Amino acid sequence: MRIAILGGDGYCGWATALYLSSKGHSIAIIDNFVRRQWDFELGVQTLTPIRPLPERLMVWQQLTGRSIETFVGDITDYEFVASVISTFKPEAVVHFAEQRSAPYSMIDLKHAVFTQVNNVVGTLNLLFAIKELAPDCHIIKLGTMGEYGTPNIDIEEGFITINHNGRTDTVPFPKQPGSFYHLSKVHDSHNIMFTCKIWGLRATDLNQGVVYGTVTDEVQMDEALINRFDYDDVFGTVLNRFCAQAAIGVPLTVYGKGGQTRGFLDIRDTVRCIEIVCLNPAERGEFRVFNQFTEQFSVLELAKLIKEVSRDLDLNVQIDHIPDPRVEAEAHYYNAKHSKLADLGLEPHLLSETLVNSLINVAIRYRDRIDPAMFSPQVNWRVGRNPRRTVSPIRPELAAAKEPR
Ligand code: NAD
Ligand code: USQ
Repeated sequence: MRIAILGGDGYCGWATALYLSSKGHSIAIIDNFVRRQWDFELGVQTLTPIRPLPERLMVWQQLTGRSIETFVGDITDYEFVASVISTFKPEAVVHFAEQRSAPYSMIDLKHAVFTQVNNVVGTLNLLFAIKELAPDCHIIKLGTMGEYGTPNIDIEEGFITINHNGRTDTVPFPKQPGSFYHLSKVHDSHNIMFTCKIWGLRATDLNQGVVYGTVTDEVQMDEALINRFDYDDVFGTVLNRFCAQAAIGVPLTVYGKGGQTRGFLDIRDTVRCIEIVCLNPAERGEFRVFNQFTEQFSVLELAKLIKEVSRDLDLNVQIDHIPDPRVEAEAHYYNAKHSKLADLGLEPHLLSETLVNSLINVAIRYRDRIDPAMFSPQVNWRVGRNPRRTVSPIRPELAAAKEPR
């Protein structure tokens, strides 16, 4: 298939581009490298030393003989998106190209507006370009489990059937997102569903849980193909942060009680889910929603698991409960359905089997690059960003890097 990967220089997109290329598909990466700029803005860097995209692609080509096309540009620019669609003529577009950090979206007004404009306008441009130029193309959009929030009932896959005053209907599952970022995904979902209905587009919205791990068969082939591993307080996700903390003997930062429960999946399952969805497209006019995660854990369960496995690695792991900088339920019911991708053939990798090799050992290997200043949360949902984080402790020369538009 001809598959365009929007956001292919990012964490999920890079692993997906290589995986689908290795399977023989024709791949194009579309990216404007804004994710790398956010690192400069915040004065942080990925634990793993990622290489520039041209170097990554050259090494991939040398190792496999497969080339990946690139289109460098901003998807909030409609002319750019239209030129990509008309030049590459994709059969499927996988849309990862959004600002994906909840804390980043909560820094202040400017970052909230940037997040929602970047995400909602980018997706609208894609929808209009597909309608005009490639109406049969399957849109595969990365949503998030956080769109649903943490309701006190079971979470269905996208839709719920309700009996109300003697009548019955199947409607989108209620959304209770917990940040301006998560809200942007809800806005996207509504826009995509609407355009499937009015224009007959075909789309799959993947409500993905928190992704972990850096290791896939393809990125393992060469150090130059290594993927991101974010552990800072803004872009670092909870498992990455805990593993980096364990690697240098800093107490694990459980926010509040630690009963916050989320769906999780291995990056190898992300890439396989995308392949499954590409090979099993939605019908014209169909808007599907799949919940894309494999296991659910509370934050405290994760911390205890890391403490347990770290004993065998001679790491001294302590667990701290620090005040939760977010406004979220710290203990709650959570039971989210996730059977549709399994029904299509997904065979999950389990955290218990990958925690050491795919996470803790990677953190240990690069532990000289860990900056402990990245562990204390600087963004608070109630007040925004703590002004202390103004200068990069790692690369001070970049502290003056430009703010996002
Ligand atoms: P990432 O930040 O690593 O990658 C996103 C990529 O998109 C970056 O390379 C960035 O430069 C690019 N991009 C962003 N805005 C762009 C624009 N306007 N034009 C062109 N390129 C642009 O993020 P990720 O972790 O790979 O996440 C990918 C997608 O999956 C996001 O939509 C995210 O919301 C979703 N998701 C991620 C996770 C996770 O745990 N990482 C979980 C659930 C959902
Ligand atoms: N948390 C801690 N300690 C930490 C960091 C986080 O207890 O040091 C807690 C948070 O308060 C939260 C939970 O861990 O309750 C998850 O936080 P996270 O930063 O790992 O993930 P989140 O903000 O939810 O966002 C990530 C991705 C986002 C994606 C989302 C999937 O950054 O792009 O959409 O996971 S989901 O959570 O299902 O919405």
